[in-house]
Parts: sequence; structure tokens; C-alpha cells
Amino acid sequence: MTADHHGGSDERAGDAERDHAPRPAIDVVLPVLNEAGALPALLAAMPAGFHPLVVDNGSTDGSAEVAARLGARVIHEPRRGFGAACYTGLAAATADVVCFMDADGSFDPADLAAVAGPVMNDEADLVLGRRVATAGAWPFHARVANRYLARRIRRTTGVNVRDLGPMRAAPRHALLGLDLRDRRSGWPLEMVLRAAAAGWRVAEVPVTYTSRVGRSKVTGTVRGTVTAVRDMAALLR
Ligand SMILES: Nc1nc2c(ncn2[C@@H]2O[C@H](COP(=O)(O)OP(=O)(O)O)[C@@H](O)[C@H]2O)c(=O)[nH]1
Ligand SMILES: [Mg+2]
Repeated sequence: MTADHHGGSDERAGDAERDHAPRPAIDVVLPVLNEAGALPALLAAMPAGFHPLVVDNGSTDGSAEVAARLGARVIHEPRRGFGAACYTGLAAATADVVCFMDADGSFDPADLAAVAGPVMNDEADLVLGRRVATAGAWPFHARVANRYLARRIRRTTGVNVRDLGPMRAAPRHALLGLDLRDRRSGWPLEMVLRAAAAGWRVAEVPVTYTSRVGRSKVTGTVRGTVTAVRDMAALLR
């Protein structure tokens, strides 16, 4: 195959072929609670083949309308909670591989390819994006709590995780089969615990983590942090 019919003049043929080869679509579940300010840049940066699936969790800032206008599929989950939104997105997804990503502008959609890759290639069953943070992006208490949880998971399950980051990828069918129950802030931890118990190959890839657009609802607030600690502690009992 030659590069010229791809229309790219200075692309190398190998790159052009890879870019134009038909790839199965991947659904990207985006839990959204008032992220109208972050959604435009985020949706614009979504790589080809990755379909944004916005789960609006009762936003009052027009997030759902913004997302729909920009071409994203939007579904509504009236029950509040990070896990409720993620679960509803998973249940509505149709692709073989599903990614999750916070919709607050703290992650770069360009990293999705590296996160989904090992799942697509059947080298891992669950890939976690390990956050590499820019200055100020990650509150100190959240970082400490996260490190503690990761250490605890390593010790109790033998799975080598360093971060419980929310950018992740897994096969849709298998993930539904894990039968996750948490519908609040314990969802990311429960996913890793159940995956480990099921003998899944869990892998990590580095992803960039920058300051979010707008105000945090979870780890940036006292109430959100207390809820997160309570939800996660319940899973570790
Ligand atoms: N659906 C839903 N999404 C939420 C809720 N709380 C936070 N989110 C979303 O989950 C993601 C992470 O929340 P964020 O406030 O950034 O938490 P932080 O990263 O821990 O500070 C963002 O995309 C939020 O819009 C919630 O109760 N329901
Ligand atoms: Mg955030």
C-alpha cells in the first residue's frame, strides 16, 4: 500500500496506514456534574475512534445541552453519585472496550489511546491511568489518601497499583460481569478490588493530570472527601 492515496504528503506511509486502518470504536464514559466549562475543550480533544458518552448527573449549568450540541451522546442519571453515573454509562455503552474519564478538564483525552491499548491488544483486562500531576493539580490530602489505598491494595491483593486514578479502560462485557455495587465514591476502588479477586491482569500507564476547570465536588471539598473516605473504608472492611 502506498501513502499517496491517503492524501497526506509528508506523512510516513506506516503512520498513514495505522491512522486510516479501521479500528473498533471505544466508548468513553464521562460522568458529569456541572462541567459545562470543561466539556468543549475536552470533547474537541477526543481522539478518532473514541466516542464520548456523557452521563449527566443532574447538572444545572447546561452541561447536557453543551455536550449534545457538540455531538456527544448524552444520557441522564438522576441518582446522584460518581458510581451511579459511571455505572449508567457502562450499562448504556455498546463498544467492546469502555474507557472512563473525569470530565473536569484534568485529564487529556489524547492519553486514552495509551490506556485503551493494552485492553485492545488483550495484554491487560483493566488499565488504570497513573496520574503524573502538574504542580497544584492534586490536593495533598487526596494524594496521601490515594497512596495509602494503593499500598493497601498491593498488600492485600498482590496487584501492583500505584494510583486509583479514574481514567481507565476495560472490556465492557467483563466489567459488567464484575457486578460492581458502589454507586458513590467507592466505585473506582471496588472495580480494582473485584478485578483483583477475579484474577484480572491489571496494568498502569502514566497519564497527565492538570488542574481541573471549575470547582471540585469530591476531593477538593470537605464533604466530598468525607464521603469518599467513608465509601472506600466500607469496601475495605
Ligand atoms: N455524575 C456525577 N458525577 C460526579 C459527581 N461528583 C463528581 N462528579 C464528576 O466526576 C468527576 C470527578 O469529580 P471532581 O469534582 O473533579 O472530583 P475530584 O477530581 O476528586 O476533585 C467530574 O467529571 C465530576 O463532574 C456526582 O455526584 N455525580
Ligand atoms: Mg477532578
